[in-house]
This record gives sequence, structure tokens and C-alpha cells, in this order.
Amino acid sequence: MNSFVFLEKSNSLVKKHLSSKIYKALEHKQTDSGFTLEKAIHSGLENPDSTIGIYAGDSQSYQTFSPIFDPIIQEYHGELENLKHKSDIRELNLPVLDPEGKYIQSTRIRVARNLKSFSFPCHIALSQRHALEKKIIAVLNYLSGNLEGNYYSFEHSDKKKLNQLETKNFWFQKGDRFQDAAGINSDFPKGRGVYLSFDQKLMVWVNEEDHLRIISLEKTSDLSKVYNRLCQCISALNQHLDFAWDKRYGNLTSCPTNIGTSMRAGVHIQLKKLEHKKKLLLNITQACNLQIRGTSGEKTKIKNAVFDISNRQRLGISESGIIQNLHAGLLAIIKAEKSL
Ligand code: CIR
Repeated sequence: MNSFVFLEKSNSLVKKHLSSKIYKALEHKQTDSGFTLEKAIHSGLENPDSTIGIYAGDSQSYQTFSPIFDPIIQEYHGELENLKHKSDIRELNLPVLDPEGKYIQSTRIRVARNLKSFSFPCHIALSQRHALEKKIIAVLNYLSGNLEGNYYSFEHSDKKKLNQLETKNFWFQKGDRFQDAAGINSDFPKGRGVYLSFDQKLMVWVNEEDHLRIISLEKTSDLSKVYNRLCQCISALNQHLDFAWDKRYGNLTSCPTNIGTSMRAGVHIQLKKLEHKKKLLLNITQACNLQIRGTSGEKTKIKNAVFDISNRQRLGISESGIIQNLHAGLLAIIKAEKSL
């Protein structure tokens, strides 16, 4: 008998793929940092409404527990034969999508990064979280020009001062119940913080779901400008930090949904006409491999006809490929909106 039991109603990918045979083969394995299968699937067991239900505790987890990670990755990201992730963080010069700002209200692109030599956030000890934060702050201090900014520690900054900052709504809170059950919220807010550039167009979240979430954003539709800023930041950080990377899976992240480019590039776009032609909008987004989320993120409602539209694919495509694809898709959406 297994010592794991997923609730009947659970439809998670981990439940689907974790056969007794795989469980038996993995139950006594652990990575060098001591991460186990039990820890990896804890969130999925606690939350029967998980869609995935598994997290990685370090970069080695993807190899040590590959019999369960591989089929989940294949099902989520698609059958990817002879997979070899190719990164292409090359600056682009695409035409501005909506120069008059009639439809697109803002653009936001993020990538996730984890350091190879530290446990991932669901499995990191507080002392290591602090050591990692210190290391990252030292590197963020090298950022210069338009990337220059300040680091705001959630642990040490004056709470009142933090709450007065205009950008506080973009910052991260304690993670949701899925992340909580995984252990990602441990010791919150200790060892966490946000780096913010002086022009407020670049943020780096430290010790959220991943060690770093690098986010470039602005209230325009200039996809290239937002992307190029992100590229500059990634290149600068790459010079000083050794990120967890796999030749098949690219960037290794806490949640297997984010591997590959680890990129989510999207816009908030107001579509007053297409709001009433949801099928047409869905057809275009599907054809262009884009996804729609609610105005305030995943599983939220559409308010005032504002849609959050972003890339669906993260693996088997490069970073520049995602941006070019998003650009083409958004042009098609704006064209459809105009024609109605
Ligand atoms: C689930 O399995 O539903 C949660 N662990 C969340 C999965 C999506 N991952 C993510 O947002 N990074």
C-alpha cells in the first residue's frame, strides 16, 4: 500500500502520473540537500484542487525525481521531442503596438531565476535565505544607468514607509495556500524584499516563489522597450550569479509550469467590443498561443473589459520568440477590435 493518498476529487497532474510503481521507486530517494518526494508532493496532497501539485526543492529535484517530473512536464508543456532548450535573450526593435494608448494600458514581462547552489524557496533554511538575500543584494547594487535603484527589505524596512510607496500594489504578499503547503511561505517576511529601479520600471522580487523574479513593466504598449530593459537586467545579473539550468528544461524553477524561458510576457488590454465576442477573442488567442487571465490575475474576473493577455508557451520557444509571437497576436487582437 502507498503511504500517499490523493483525494478522489483531485484532478492534479501529480495524482495522474504518480503510480504506485513510481512512488515506490522514489519514496526513499533524496537530493544532496535532503529534498524528498514527500515534500515535493505535499502541496498537491493538501490541496485537491491543485492543477499540478508538485514543487522542486532544488535544482537536483528535476533529475532525482525525473520519473514524476518528466511526465508532468510533458503533459503541461506538450510533447517536446529531442528537447534542448535554446535561450535567446536578444534585444528587439518591434513597432509600438498601440501608440495612442487606446487599448493597451500596460505591459509587464517577468522571468524567474534560482541559484544552482541554494535550495529553492520551499526547502530553504532561514539562515540560507538570509545568505542568499545578502548575495543577491550585493549583485543588484551593480545595476547601473536606468536599472539603478533601491532594495526594500520586507523584514527591515519601515512598514509605514513601504505602504506609502506608489508601487506597493505590484509587490508580493505571502504566497497562496498552494505555496504555503509547499513550504514557500516559511519564515515570511524574513529574507524577502523587492528591488525597485528609480524610474519604477524594473523590479526584482527576492525569495518569493523563486529566488528571483525579474520584472520589467511600464504603462505603455512598447513591448520592445519593456523586453530590452529585462534583457539588460538578466545579462547584468548573469555575470555575477550562477543560475540553475538544465540543457533540456532551461531555467529550473520551483513550479514545473515555469521552466524553460520562465517568462510571462503580457499586457492589460481594454477590449470593449471583443468583450461581447468572447469566442472570436478565444479563437485568436488560441491560434496565437496566448492565454487570457482576469483583470487582477489568474482566476479573477474581467473588470471594465480589461483582459490580461500573455504567452502560453514557455518551453520549446526562446525568450525573443515569445515576444515576437505576443506582438503578432496582439496586433491581430487590436485589428479585430477595430473592425467591430
Ligand atoms: C497548482 O498545482 O495548482 C499550484 N501548485 C499552482 C500551479 C501553477 N503554478 C504557478 O502559478 N507557478
